[in-house]
Amino acid sequence: MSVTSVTEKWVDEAAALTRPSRVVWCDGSKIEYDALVEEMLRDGTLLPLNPTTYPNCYLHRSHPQDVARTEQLTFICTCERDDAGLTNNWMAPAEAKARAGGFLRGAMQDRPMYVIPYLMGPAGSSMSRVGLMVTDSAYVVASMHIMTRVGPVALQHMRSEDDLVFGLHSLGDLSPDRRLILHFPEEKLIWSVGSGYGGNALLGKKCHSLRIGSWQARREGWLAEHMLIIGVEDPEGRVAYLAAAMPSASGKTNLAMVESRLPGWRVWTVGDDIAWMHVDASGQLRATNPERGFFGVAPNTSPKTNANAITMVRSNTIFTNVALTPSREPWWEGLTAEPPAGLMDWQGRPWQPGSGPAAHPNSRFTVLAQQCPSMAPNWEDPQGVPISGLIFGSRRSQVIPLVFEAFDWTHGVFLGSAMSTETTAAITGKVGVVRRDPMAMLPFCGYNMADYFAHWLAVGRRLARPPRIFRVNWFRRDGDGRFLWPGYSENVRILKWMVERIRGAARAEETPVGWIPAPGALDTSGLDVTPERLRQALHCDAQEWLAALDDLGEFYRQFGPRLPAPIAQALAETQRRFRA
Ligand code: SAT
Ligand code: MN
Repeated sequence: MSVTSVTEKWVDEAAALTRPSRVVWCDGSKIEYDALVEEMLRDGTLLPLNPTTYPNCYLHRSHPQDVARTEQLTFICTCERDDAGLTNNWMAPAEAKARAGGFLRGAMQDRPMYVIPYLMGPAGSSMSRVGLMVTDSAYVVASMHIMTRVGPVALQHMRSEDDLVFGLHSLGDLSPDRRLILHFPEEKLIWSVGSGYGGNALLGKKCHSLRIGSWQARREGWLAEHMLIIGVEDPEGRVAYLAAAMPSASGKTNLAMVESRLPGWRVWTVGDDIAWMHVDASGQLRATNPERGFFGVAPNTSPKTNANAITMVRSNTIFTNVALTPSREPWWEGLTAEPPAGLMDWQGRPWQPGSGPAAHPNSRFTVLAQQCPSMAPNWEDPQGVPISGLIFGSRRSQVIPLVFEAFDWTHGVFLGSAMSTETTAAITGKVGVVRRDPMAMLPFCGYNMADYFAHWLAVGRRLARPPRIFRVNWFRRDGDGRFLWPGYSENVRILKWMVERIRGAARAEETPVGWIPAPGALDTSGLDVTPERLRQALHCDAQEWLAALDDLGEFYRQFGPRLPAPIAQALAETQRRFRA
């Protein structure tokens, strides 16, 4: 079958199930985007923002019960349960289709079905992949325009007739009771019904680039990771590229756009959420960003925490679930020290101080990457950028030091697999609960997590110069609950130490969990942190760690014999070092 007949047949089947009023093929053009915006302004899906201060910016309010990813409704649907593994929700493919089919049948009545061919990754890159998504949400189409490369460019990048990921999305009735986000990696297929927000609905992002992507990456020998990508430039103009995995709403966007506090140092943005990494012919790990834009958390974004983001969202941006000022500007907690008077909250109700957050904690901006002032000039290089360091970061008030470096690749994979984090508003459920989140991929790994660890180890064996692996935790607190490290722009000091470690220059001290910066090795010039607090931030406590490692052993036990031996050995070795 030719490309067009494969896609047309699939689109026909989707239409037969959902019964849209008409089928609209998207071309990704500006005319199309503008027409979608017009239509959404007419029907109230979008509200116009101040055209003088925020030109071409709009506000969307999602359904109040549809404000974050719903992990409990997200499933990996493989024939064998073991292929999804115990860290994923699993449903048999036939059952999944029967259940979601019930919600999808006739779901698009009275609504058009948009067909979106999209490319994930830079044009001209052998790493890029194609998707074909249908949706009945104009907001999703407009968001896909920003987050992916929509139109003929997509189909031009198909490597074979059936080399694409299909995604069927419908708003359904937006009820969580009739919501399912289903992945069928064996069929390269996604079904999502009942949600119009974020990763549940913009199928190119988590569903394709991470869940299906990680499955394909394992088959094909590459890595699909929940990682930002940055270039760190030193005063001599040399750039070292790093990729960093951190859980949702834990500072990836801020780190990706960080403005350096250190003279001569500069950080370039390549991506803020997803890295596709492959080993090139010379054994070098290279990364591309599959996305074309940012879907970033608004609250706490300010000129102080992320000046580049503040600049980039001043035009051509779709805001979702932020508050609205009387002069029709977007507002969220942290944007200004004091909330302006006369705010409307994220649901459009008059807001009073003390009545909870005005912007939803998971409110977001959607904006083209090219609007970011720190975008690296080579961010769309089809070859990707050469990665010389990897970072695993999580949100932990206790135990985990500010920064340390793994002894080698295997040890680094162990440190990534051992990650746990405090939950955020990016997912529904309780915030601040510590949970396991290996490599920040718990919600996004499309297959058995034990096989994922094994895959990381296997990729390492193919690397001529394996990147150094670092573990960071910006969120450690003192006994009074105050952060020990200022974070944000000051994190460039940590990046500098990493780059110097990569180049063999920075000093470090050995601990049972890895190398920590030696006293004086972190550049603290002009920094308002006492040596004692820095020592606390870097401290590695044997009792705390031994308890944490017991807990990790519990977590590993669920994988049984599938857990790679080097990971189990790294755990035992760490326990032995602490006891020695
Ligand atoms: O809603 S998204 O899944 O895209 C955001 C996130 O959780 O990282
Ligand atoms: Mn993310």
